[in-house]
Amino acid sequence: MAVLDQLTSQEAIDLENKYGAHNYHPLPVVLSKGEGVHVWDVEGKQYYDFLSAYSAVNQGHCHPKIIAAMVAQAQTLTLTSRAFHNDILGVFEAYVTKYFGFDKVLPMNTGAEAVETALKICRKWAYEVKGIANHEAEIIVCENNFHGRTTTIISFSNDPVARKHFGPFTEGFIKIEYDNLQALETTLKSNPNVAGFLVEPIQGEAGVYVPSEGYLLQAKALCVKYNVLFIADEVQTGIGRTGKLLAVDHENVKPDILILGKALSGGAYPVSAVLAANAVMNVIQPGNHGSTFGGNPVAAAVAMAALEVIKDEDLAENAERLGQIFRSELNGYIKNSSIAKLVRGKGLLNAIVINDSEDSDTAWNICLALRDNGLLAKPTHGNIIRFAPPLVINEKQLLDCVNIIISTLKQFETNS
Ligand code: IF1
Repeated sequence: MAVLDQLTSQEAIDLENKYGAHNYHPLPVVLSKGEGVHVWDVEGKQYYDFLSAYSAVNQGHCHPKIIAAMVAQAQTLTLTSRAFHNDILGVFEAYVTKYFGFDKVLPMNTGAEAVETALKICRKWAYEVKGIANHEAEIIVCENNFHGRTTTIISFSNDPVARKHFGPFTEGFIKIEYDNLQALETTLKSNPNVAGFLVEPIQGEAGVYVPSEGYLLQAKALCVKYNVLFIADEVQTGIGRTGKLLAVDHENVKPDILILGKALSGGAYPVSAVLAANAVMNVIQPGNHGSTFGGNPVAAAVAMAALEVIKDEDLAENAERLGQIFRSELNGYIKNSSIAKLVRGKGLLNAIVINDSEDSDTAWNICLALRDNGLLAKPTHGNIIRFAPPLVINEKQLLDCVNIIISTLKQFETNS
C-alpha cells in the first residue's frame, strides 16, 4: 500500500498507458476514494460524480449497507460454483423475482452476459415454444443501440468503432429505427420468424434518447399481437435511475424478459440478471447455460442489500423529483445560451446537447472544465454530455451541481 500512497495522478496514468490495453480514453483524473455522491482524486480534490460509473453507483459510492453485506459474505463463503447448492442463492432468487414480479431469474455477472443470456433464452423459446424452424429465429433491435461489447452484441451494433475488424458477425438480427412503431409493425408483419424485440427503454449511450410517450406500451402490444418476446434492456435505465424502479414502469409495461445489471449491485461487485415467466425461462434445462461466478454468494448478498437500499431510501422517487428540478433549472439557462441546445432525460438520467458539430471537441473541453470546477461528467457521443449522479443526491447538492454546470457552460458562451 505504501507505493499507492505515493502515487501521483500522472504516475497512475503513466502506468495505465504503459501496461494497460488502450481500450478507453478516460478523462484525465485519477480517483482514489468514493463516498455517496462524491469521489476524490489522489491529490485529495473532491468532485461530484455525475456519471455514477454509467449508472452502476445509483446507491452512492461505497454504500455502508452494501459494503457490510459484501464483507460479511466474503468472510463466510465467496464461491461454490453451481456444481453445488448454497444457502444464499435460492434466498436471492426468491427475493429478486418477487421484487420485480417474475417467476424465475437466471443470475449472471456483467450486463453483456445478461444480454447474451436473454438472446439465447429468446431463441430457444422461439424453437421450442413458438415453433420457428431451427436456426431461423430473428431478433429485432434498434438503430444506435448499445447492449454491450461481445461479438454477437456488436454484430447488431451500427457503431463502426465498436465493429471494425471484429467480424465475422452473428446472424439473426434485424435493425429498425428506434421510437418508430410503424417500422416495428411492418417488420413483424413481414417476418414470421421474429422471436423477440430487444430494446433500451431509453437509449443511453446513443445520447439519452427518450422515446415518444406510449412507444414502449404500443411496442409491447405489437409483440403480443405477433407472439414475439418483448425484451427490455434495463442495465442502465433500471434500479431507480429514471424515476421509477424500471424505465418501463413509466408506461406500466411488463417485459417478457427483463435484463438487469450495473446498479443491481450498487457498483460494489459485478452482478447481472435475466428475469422471465416460467413459460419462457423453463426452456432452459441443465447444461444449456451457465457461468462460474453467476449467482455467487457474494453477488447474491450484495444484490439483496443494493435492492433494499433502493426501496428503503426511496431512491426512485428522489430521482424523479430531483430530475424535474435539474431539467427545469437547465432549461431556464438554455433559453439564453449559445452553447447548450437542449436538455433531455428522465429521472436522473439526463444529457445536454452542445451547440457544436458531433466531431468537435467542445463537449470534451467542457467536461475538462467541469472537472476543474469539481464535477465529473463525460460526453457520450461528440456533442452530448450525459449527467447521471448517484440517486442519493439531495436537493442542495443538486442545485450546487446545477450552478457548477451552468457557470462552466457560460465559460464557453460565444456571445459573452
Ligand atoms: C463500456 C456505454 C453506457 C448498457 C446497456 C448492456 C450493457 C451496458 C443499456 C453492458 C453497458 C456501459 C459499458 C461501458 C460504458 C457504459 C455505456 F457507453 F458503453 F454505452 F452506460 F452507456 N446494456 N454500458 O449501457 O453491460 O457488460 O458493461 O456490464 O463498455 O464502455 P456491461
